[in-house]
Amino acid sequence: MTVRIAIVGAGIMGADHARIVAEELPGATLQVVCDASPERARTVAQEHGAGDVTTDPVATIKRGDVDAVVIASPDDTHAPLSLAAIEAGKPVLCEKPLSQDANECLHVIEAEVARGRRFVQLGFMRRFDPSYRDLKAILDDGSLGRAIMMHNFHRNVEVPANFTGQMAVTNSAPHEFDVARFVLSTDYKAISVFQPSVVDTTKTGAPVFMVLETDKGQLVNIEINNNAAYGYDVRGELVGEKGSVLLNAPVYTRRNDQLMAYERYAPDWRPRFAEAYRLQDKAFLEFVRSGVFTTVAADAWDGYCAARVAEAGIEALATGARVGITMDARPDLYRRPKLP
Ligand code: ISE
Repeated sequence: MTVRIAIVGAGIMGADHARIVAEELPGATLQVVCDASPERARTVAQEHGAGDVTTDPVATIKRGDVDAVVIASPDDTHAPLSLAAIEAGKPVLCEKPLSQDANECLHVIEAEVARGRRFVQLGFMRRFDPSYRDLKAILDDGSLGRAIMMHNFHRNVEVPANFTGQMAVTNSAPHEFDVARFVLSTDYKAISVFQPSVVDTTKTGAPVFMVLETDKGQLVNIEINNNAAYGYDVRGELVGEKGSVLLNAPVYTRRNDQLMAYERYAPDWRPRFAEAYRLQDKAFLEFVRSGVFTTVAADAWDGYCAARVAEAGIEALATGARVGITMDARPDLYRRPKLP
């Protein structure tokens, strides 16, 4: 039986999920595309062969001919629409962040706990990226000794058009908050945040540099530079006691001419993480079909943890102080292994 999927939000990521569902997920049907703009919904629906278009997200989630939902609408709609999906009893793949407000994440968690199962798979797709997975596997096999530090660099060509305020901390950095926590199997105890005073730091998109201390005593540094100009570039290095592992991006060619050698950068994150998105969406389909939550996937608890770290990061940036990070008690539902 095919799984009928609704895409809510037909912007850059909604369109990409629509393409993946239509072209790369045998067993899934792109049932309906919903967007506040009917033209945008129609364009994506026509391009990927969706059966219908709508503009009301909650009504779309409730439809009898929709089995599961992908939420790719603006950040402040993620938690309310996830709650609507939980209420409708439908699994949901929600783009990150779950919310920019950790308390709102707790509402989603309470709703899942009340129903005794997970519904929300959160779109921290880097957990599925082969380079991060390899890095984690190398760390977990013990040959590097204990992890000491993880360096992370996250650069966009230019600040995305929808960014305001400190979305470098609340929208971009949650990828690193989550993936470093996932790779190192730890939580954080404190964050410090810096900005280079050589640039105008009042402008959205000014670089941000963070240092996180983990519960295990490791250091994780994160550079977010959303105006890097030259290309989309995500780098990382895990430093262990006996060696280090660098992330490689999928680059298929290197060009040589005029006494130079060079590689092409993607203009945005989609080519760099294409395989991660595909594997993530495939895992979501499996979750919908089997009811078993994929072990590597992020859930609402992981979304809460990232939001808490982002909140502490905003405070650290505003005050210039090192800010301690504390978490609520993790409900039993979110202890691994991840059953529904
Ligand atoms: C953007 O907001 C995203 O969500 C992408 O996943 C990320 O890679 C990009 O750098 C962000 O700006």
